[in-house]
Amino acid sequence: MEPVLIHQHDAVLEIALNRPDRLNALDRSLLEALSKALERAEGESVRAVVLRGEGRAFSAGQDLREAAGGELDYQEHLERYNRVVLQIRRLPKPVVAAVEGVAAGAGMALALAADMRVAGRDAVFVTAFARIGLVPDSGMTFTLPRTVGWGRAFELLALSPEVPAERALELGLVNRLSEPGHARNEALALARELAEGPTRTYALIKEGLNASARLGLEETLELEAQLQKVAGSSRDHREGVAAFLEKRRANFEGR
Ligand code: LHQ
Repeated sequence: MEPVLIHQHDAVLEIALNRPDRLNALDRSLLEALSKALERAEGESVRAVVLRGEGRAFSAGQDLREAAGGELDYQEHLERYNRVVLQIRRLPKPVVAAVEGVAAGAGMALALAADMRVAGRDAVFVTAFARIGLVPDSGMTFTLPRTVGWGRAFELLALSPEVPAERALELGLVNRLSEPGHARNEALALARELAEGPTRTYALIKEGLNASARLGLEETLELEAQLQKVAGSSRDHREGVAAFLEKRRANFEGR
């Protein structure tokens, strides 16, 4: 069985973690396949990505059977996680995670690495790391406090409660809720909408947001001016302004 399934729907690439009998627990081969799938997402025909899990869970995090033998070198193994987290964050197009069921540990971290999250109303988020005596990894130390603030991040990491979807929405962990079982379709619809947007501008938005984590105000203002110069010379900018003046919907080509 392929550890990751890929479907392309026009300009939307759908990537599905595919170990449903293990709640899409992440092991070496799945992470390697996910990295390859994300490389494919770099292709020009793709303008948005949906990341989801097959079966009843998004992902239960690291495969604890793989970890249990004591032979897994965590530092070395984390290079696989780090690669996919960076691939998602650096991908110059939007990534939407569709979360059904559980997103735990590194599985939750993957969902947080995405640009937006749609969750089924019965989804549950659990940081899980401290439950087994581990610190957060796969970027969660970075993404979680930026998503929910320090105090809430500490609470979620230290006490590791099961956060139901409605609460996740209140906390800003997810952007939208869907009826149970419909997160995939909602995420695909959202990704289709994003795929019709000014893709190059979205890449620049991601670049600016990524940089904002390490820049002060002066440097941010400078970077914004640079990014705006690039966006301002794009075809999609010309098309957006023309569409406004002609009172019609813009037809963005992503260039
Ligand atoms: C699993 C797993 C799983 C293997 C369910 N592994 N089989 C750590 C180390 C190294 C480097 C990288 O980063 C990390 C970070 C992490 O991700 S740490 C966090 C790891 N994840 C967890 O601690 C969660 C463990 N799983 C659970 O607590 C439960 O399975 C949850 C709450 C997710 C779901 O519970 P249930 O709905 O009751 O399902 P279940 O427990 O019956 O699971 C179904 C099957 O999936 C079962 O297999 P079986 O053969 O008994 O039917 C589980 O063993 C398997 N499974 N999670 N992480």
